[in-house]
Amino acid sequence: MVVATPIPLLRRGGNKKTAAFGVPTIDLSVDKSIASEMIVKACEDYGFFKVVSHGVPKKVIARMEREAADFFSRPVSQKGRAGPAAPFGYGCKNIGFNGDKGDLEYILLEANPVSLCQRAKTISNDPSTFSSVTNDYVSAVKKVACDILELVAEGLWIEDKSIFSKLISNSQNDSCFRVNHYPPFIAPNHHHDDQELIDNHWDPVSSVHEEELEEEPLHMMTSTVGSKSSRVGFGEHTDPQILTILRSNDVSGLQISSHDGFWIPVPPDPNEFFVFVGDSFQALTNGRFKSVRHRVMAMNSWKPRMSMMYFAAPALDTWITAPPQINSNITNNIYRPFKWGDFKQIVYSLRLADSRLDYFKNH
Ligand code: GA4
Repeated sequence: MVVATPIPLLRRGGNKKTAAFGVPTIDLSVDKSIASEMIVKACEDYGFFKVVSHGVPKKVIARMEREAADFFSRPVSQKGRAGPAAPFGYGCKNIGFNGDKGDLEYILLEANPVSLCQRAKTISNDPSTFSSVTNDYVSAVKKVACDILELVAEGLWIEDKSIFSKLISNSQNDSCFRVNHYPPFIAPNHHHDDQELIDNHWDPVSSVHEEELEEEPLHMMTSTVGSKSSRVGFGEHTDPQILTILRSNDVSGLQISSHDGFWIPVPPDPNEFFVFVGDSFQALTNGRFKSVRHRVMAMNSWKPRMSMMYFAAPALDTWITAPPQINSNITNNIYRPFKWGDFKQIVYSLRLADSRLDYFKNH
């Protein structure tokens, strides 16, 4: 079934955020011509959608979740051996190299099996299990990404259905995989009910609070709506790659920005995947698709939020520019062609919230 998308609502100034947003949802098992049309529309309207009937076995997801939860439950001293993230490895609070901070810890991994195998040695006491579980998960979500990219080609009436998918199935692809772990957060004046305590039981023994020695900067306390406050888990940004495939546990916090600048909370759905259009896809479609700005706010929860993202990227020497099937007249190119590797360098020289594609605009 394809669910239509009502207008997102997030009332400004009201004392309640309204989450009445039907996330565009695409069933990957329906007729290709229907799914492809829906995907193209969602990529244009939001740069964001949810996929169901994706074919990834529950077991593959559950095993990955267990390995990751196991890692984050370790003492700080052990986790620290896999860090600091540069950019790969274990990171805590620091994001990138230019001073961005968030209320989370994470692991960032190269998605290719060879690097993963090496990296696993710093992460797990049983590296071969960790890398095989991670490889299984990554291969499964990569297949989802390729299926989506083929449907996009179909929806755009491009004859070569693999025009986008081949960029990420290339053996030299630069895709990566990240697991984010957000500590539980209870706003100072939040009155929880007993059911919430039962639903969101959290074991403080394995908490990341152990290591929260430093004072949190004031700028991390934001967004006071009525009497509720929340903290920035991962600050607003767009993803630089082509496509991102996200799966989270049942703890909320993800918000996407609509094109007209409203923050829309996305209810978590542990059984399905959320898909984000990245900057490179925006460039590949000459701006027809827009990369979606998103962030994670720590919401009232006794349970940590855990999300895993597969960032589908091409090889470093791949040129990113709209193919003639999308833009037949290169003088209409919004962006100068760039190599993914060069773009990545710019990405890492800027801040999280920056709009990097602006640097590649033709005037
Ligand atoms: C955002 C998307 C991915 O998580 C990521 C991030 C990367 C990092 O954490 O190392 C960046 C961020 C992300 C964009 C701007 C730069 C680079 C941190 C940062 C401040 C792995 C990616 O590719 O870009």
